[in-house]
Amino acid sequence: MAVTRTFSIIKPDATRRNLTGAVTKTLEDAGLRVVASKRMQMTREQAEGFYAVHKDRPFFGELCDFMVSGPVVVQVLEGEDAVKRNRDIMGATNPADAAEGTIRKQFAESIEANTVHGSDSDENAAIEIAYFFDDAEIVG
Ligand code: IDP
Ligand code: MG
Repeated sequence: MAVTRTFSIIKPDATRRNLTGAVTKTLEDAGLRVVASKRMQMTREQAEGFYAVHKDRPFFGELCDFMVSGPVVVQVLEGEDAVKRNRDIMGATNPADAAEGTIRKQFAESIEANTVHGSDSDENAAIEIAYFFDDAEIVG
């Protein structure tokens, strides 16, 4: 299995509750390495662009409101089969459906305020990484 990269966001529900370290530790314990990380306040434009794939979903407006409701931590994660490894440790979108030990089971507040984002394919990982990071910010 190849070493690949994925894109992660620690969402505002988690930064608000001071869970940046706890979430990151869970990612690291799952075998992922944080090779880039920055805490930032997303603009509404950035949130709408990032979630453009969901723009016709009924929750789009509220999702964008939530993503700009406080700081986020955007990260590039590296590891063996990083996209799947991260999706596995994140757990199901709805924390009510998430497996024991996953980030969303441990920490998520609701289907919307669900603590983390993770890319769903290698192609989207590359697009999402480039949306928030310059190459020079990814330092291994
Ligand atoms: P994912 O984050 O598990 O990949 P997606 O279906 O891509 O889930 O949805 C993106 C984000 O939109 C979710 O992480 C969650 O914050 C929010 N979301 C998804 N479904 C709902 C919903 O039914 N109500 C409110 N928010 C939702
Ligand atoms: Mg998704």
